[in-house]
This record gives sequence, structure tokens and C-alpha cells, in this order.
Amino acid sequence: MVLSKDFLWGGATAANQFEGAWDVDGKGPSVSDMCTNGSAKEPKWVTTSIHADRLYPSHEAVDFYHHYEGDIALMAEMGFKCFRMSINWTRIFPTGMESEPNEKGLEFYDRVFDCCKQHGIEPLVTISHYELPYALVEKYNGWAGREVIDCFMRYCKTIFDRYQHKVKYWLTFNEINSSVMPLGAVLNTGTIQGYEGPVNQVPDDKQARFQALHHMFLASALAVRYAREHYPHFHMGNMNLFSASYPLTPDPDDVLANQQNMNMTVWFCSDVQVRGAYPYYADRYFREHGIEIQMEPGDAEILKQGTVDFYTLSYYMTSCITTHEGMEATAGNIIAGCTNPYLKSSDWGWQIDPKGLRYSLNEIYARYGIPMMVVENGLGAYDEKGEDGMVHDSYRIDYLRQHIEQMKEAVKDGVDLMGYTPWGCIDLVSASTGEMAKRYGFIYVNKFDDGTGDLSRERKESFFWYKKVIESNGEEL
Ligand code: BGP
Repeated sequence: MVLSKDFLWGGATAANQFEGAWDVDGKGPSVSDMCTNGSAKEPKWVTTSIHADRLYPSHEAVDFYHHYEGDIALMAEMGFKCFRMSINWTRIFPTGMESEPNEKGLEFYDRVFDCCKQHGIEPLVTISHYELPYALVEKYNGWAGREVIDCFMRYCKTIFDRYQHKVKYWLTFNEINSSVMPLGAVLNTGTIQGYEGPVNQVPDDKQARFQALHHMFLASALAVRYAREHYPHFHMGNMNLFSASYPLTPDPDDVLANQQNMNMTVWFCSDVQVRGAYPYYADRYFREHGIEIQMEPGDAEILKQGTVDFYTLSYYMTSCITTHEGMEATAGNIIAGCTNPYLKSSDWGWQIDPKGLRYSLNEIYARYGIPMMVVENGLGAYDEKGEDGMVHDSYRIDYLRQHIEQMKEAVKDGVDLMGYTPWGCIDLVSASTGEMAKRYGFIYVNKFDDGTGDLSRERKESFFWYKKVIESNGEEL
């Protein structure tokens, strides 16, 4: 058997795309709650107030808040060992600035974790997955304000203390490296004070974004340090959007351009979070882009003390980088490059590259040598029900099968892989477009782009396939 017997098979979700109940039981608005729906063609908007004539998909999402028991039972039926989910910061601290937490919010996650436990499922919790309290954007321009570190620490201490016996795997920030790209300003750094408009047209303030990222690094390190001091049984991880790029041609200019791209997009954040210091190549990048990070005495020490125990990644696609003119750009989750002639794309233009996963896992392990976990992977696709009323998603099965095969190859290569939680195990709202039509799940949810649907759940063909995969510990694909 290639994979270890305690391999963490499961699935992944994020509160803002999944829970709904956006203003129920004292919850406050997060940045994601201020985002309207969009599509592959029409970008979603972020607004400064809620407009009655627009649709905000996170507000109901697929209502995990009221369906969690049934949903977790379905995960258990597939044999999940692990469920990656996030805690909605604004359920616990509605504006991020309260001194006391919202008890009703805390009780909800008690119920969720207890339910996981009853089914023998280990929760893997992302502390902040695109759910920054919107009040912190209004007050501090999001993470650009150093004050937000204290707000975050109050939140972390509250949930660590409360759930110390229920959760042991934690990830500090989802796809922290999206902050390196302009789009990350909306979902991650929240450096969009006063901005209303399409999410892809936010005036880019690099200085604010990188200063915000510095604060996120500190916050992550402080959370790890606190956990280590108080709860040594916790496993603390980072979460990186690993969208590898290849040089399009062997032209040394392309090779260098690709190296620089890889450095700043996929390596930069994990170099800080795993190695505990800014990498050597950051200085030149900052100089050439007019970025000056304000550091305070002690910051370097905090980064050094707060390095993570394990590395996690999302992996969907790869792209190419070239210095040559006229190449076709590819779509992608925040990071994009140009089209690779050897690869096919999903309906949303994300280039499918299973072997790139083996390559990426090897590259990461060679660099850091710590345990790793693939905490997102999957195919966003249009699903239609067949005559028998079931979604026959052979395309999704093919995608996942090929990625699992390559993951196993990486393990044979010697990579230390802890688990695999494909994205959106139950259909949920798309992060990039706000659509429902872009589905990833093993479980279909009757909810549609116009907001209609009775929210009922149905097993897709991939549900039964994945159950067998887990049962056979990845031997039967
Ligand atoms: C990652 C995010 C997830 C998720 C996924 C799929 O970037 O961490 O939140 O949504 O991508 O992306 P999308 O929903 O845009 O298809």
C-alpha cells in the first residue's frame, strides 16, 4: 500500500462559501458578505453597504449552518477521516473589535465539532479563510493596520482555548500568498477601505498590500507561538496557493522570468512561514517596486519563533511564463500566466495538470522537508442531472483520479504526505466568481445562481467512487 494507514482522506470547505446564516445569532459581516455574485464573464463586486437589488451569495450559500448534521453524516458515509472547514471570524467577534466573544457563535462550532467526533472525523480548521470582519476594513484598511494583529490574536486565543479538546489541526490563513497579487486585496488583506466596484478593478496599492501581509505573517507566527506554549498537542500549518509555473520556452530570459515569478508568487510567503525570515530575494523586489515594510523591534524574532509544523497547499492548475510577446493569457485562481500547449483547460479556463502536482509536491518537500497536505484540489464544472436524476460526473472522477495517482507517485518519490481534502466536497459558492454553477462536490446541492433552490442534497456518481477510494486507501481508483 502506497499511502499510510492513517492518511487523512476528506474534503474541504470555507465558512463564507458554505455556511450562509450570515447575520444569524449575532454574526457580523465579513468582507465576503459584501461581495455580490458574478460569473466567468462578469466580475463580482465588493460593495461598501448591502444593496437590496443585488445578490450576495454568501448570505445563504448552501446553509451548512442549518444542515451541518446531515452534511457531516454524508461525509461520514463516504468514509471521511478529516473535514477541512473554517471558523467564521465574525461569528465569534462580529466586528473583530469586541472584547468578549459571541457565545452563540462559539456554540455553533461546538455542535459541528461534536458531530464530527461522533462520526470519527478529524476537523482541520482554517482560522481565516477570506472572512476578515468588514468593520476592520472600514476602521483600519484591513490588515494594513497593525492593530488587526491584536484583534486576530484575541480571536485565536478564544477559539484555541475553547476548542482545545476538539481540534488539533489548524491552518492560520487560507492561501496567504494571494495577498501578493492585486486580487488578494479583497479576499485576504482587506486593503479596500471605501472601495466599491468590480473585484478585479481595485486600485492597486502595493505598499498597503505588502505591509498588510507583514502583519499577517506576524499574526500567523504569534498564533503558532501561543499554540505551542499552551497546547503542544496542536499541529499548526500554513496554507499556500500553489500554482506552479513553467518557463514557456528554454530561452534563458523565460527561465529567469519564471524563477522570479515562482519566487514571489508561490515561495515568498511559505519561505517566511516555514523558515521564519524574509527570503533573500525579497529585498530587490521591494526596492524595485517602491515597497518599504515598516518593521518594529522584535518582529524578526516573532517570525523566527512562529514557524509552522506542516505545509498545506491548494492545487488546481499550472501556467507558463514567457518574455515573448503575443502569448495567450490563461485564467486561474488569482495567479495566472500564459497557456501551456500541452494541457487542456476546465470550463473556466484553468489548465489541468495532474503531473504538475507530483512536480509541485517534490519541489516543496525538497525545499522544506516537513510533512505536507493537499487541502484543496478539484474540478469546478457544470453539472447536469442524467435521466435517472443523478449527476454522472465522470469528468470530475477523471480529474481526481489522475491527481491522486500523481500524489501517490510523489509519495513513492519520498514525499511525506499526511492527507488529501479535495475542495468543495459539497457544492458551494465559488470564491472567484460567486457562482453556484461552478460545482466541485461529491454531493449536489439544489441551489442555483439566481438564489433559488430548496437546498436539498443528492449524491453524485463521484460520491460512490470517492467512497471506494477511501475504503481502499487510494488503491482502487
Ligand atoms: C481557492 C480558495 C477556495 C476555493 C477554490 C476554488 O482559491 O481557497 O476558497 O473557492 O480556490 O476556487 P473557485 O471557487 O473560484 O472556483
